[in-house]
Amino acid sequence: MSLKILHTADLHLGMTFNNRGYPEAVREQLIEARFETLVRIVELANSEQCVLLVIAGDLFHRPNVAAATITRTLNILERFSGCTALLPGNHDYYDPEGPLWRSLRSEGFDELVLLTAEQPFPLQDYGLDAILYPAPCNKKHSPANRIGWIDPPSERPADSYHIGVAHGAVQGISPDLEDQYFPMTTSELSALKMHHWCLGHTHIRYPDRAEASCEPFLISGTPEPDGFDCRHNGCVWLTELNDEKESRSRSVETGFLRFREIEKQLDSAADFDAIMQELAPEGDRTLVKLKLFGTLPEADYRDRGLRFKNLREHLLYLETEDGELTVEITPELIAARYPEGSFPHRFLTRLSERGDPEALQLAYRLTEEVKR
Ligand SMILES: [Mn+2]
Repeated sequence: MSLKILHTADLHLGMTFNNRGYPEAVREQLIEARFETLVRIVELANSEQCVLLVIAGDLFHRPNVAAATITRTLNILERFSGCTALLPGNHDYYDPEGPLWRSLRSEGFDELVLLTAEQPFPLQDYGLDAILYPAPCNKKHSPANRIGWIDPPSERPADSYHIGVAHGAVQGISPDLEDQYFPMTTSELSALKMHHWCLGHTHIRYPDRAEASCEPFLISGTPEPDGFDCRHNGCVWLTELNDEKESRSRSVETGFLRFREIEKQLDSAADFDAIMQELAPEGDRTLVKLKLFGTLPEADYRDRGLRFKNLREHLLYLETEDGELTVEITPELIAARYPEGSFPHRFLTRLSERGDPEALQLAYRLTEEVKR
């Protein structure tokens, strides 16, 4: 009998996206997209005939997430036809008295296994010859990981699949400069001789490629992009363990929204048009942060707001930073802005003739500021 698993983590349901002044309609879409992604994950697990859905922590963004969020999440997970194993991560850490895990326990359905204790979880009751070994987080930060309780391999039933499920940083792979995210090492994980490890916490998949086999552990990454520091489209692992207990995994893209951060040098109106034409087809599933620098002819510089407005209509969200974009200072511009013979006119004309564009830009900015 082989065992087919869908492995995900770090969906962070209940994130509010209050952090960067998104318009309310965009914010609501960001919140909603994460639930829709969970729906797609469950549909994928069903259509791929997975028997086990492993969520390796941070399904929820915080331990005091709204009651409606918990109910909605359980209603989605319940549509999975197999067994769902949910590990507390460092964001949704286990607090037996807290509202999250109390609600999950009281509202949870029969096929939901809450991996809240440091003990083996045999899945025989669900028809699976598998045993899960969880490392449940019990707080937001910890310099010590939670895999230390796991017994050496000699004491395990020989026929079962032994699968570790942990949440935290892996040394050399996840950024954790202060060792505060339940840090683990590859050798610690390997020494426990699991048939497979499902890890959560790092938002980028590991290994970062489409397929993997017999890796010491896999990190699922977030299935739905959550900000401009996320440069992938969101994914999960589909893992199959064969009769020999060897694993083969395939990464499947699951994300709906995407974030793009772009820096672009503009030297002409054509450059400006090119970047607009490149970005517009991204469409209303894309959020763009666009930083522009360089120099534009006056008319294009002046109309840049109009171009941004047009582009904004094609995207879900556009944030622009153009403080380093400058106007091309020509004799015509100087003549149009300052009376002939005035000090700025003479000064800027002289700098322009001297062929020092940087000094000219600076002088122009200063005189414009004085004018205001
Ligand atoms: Mn985490």
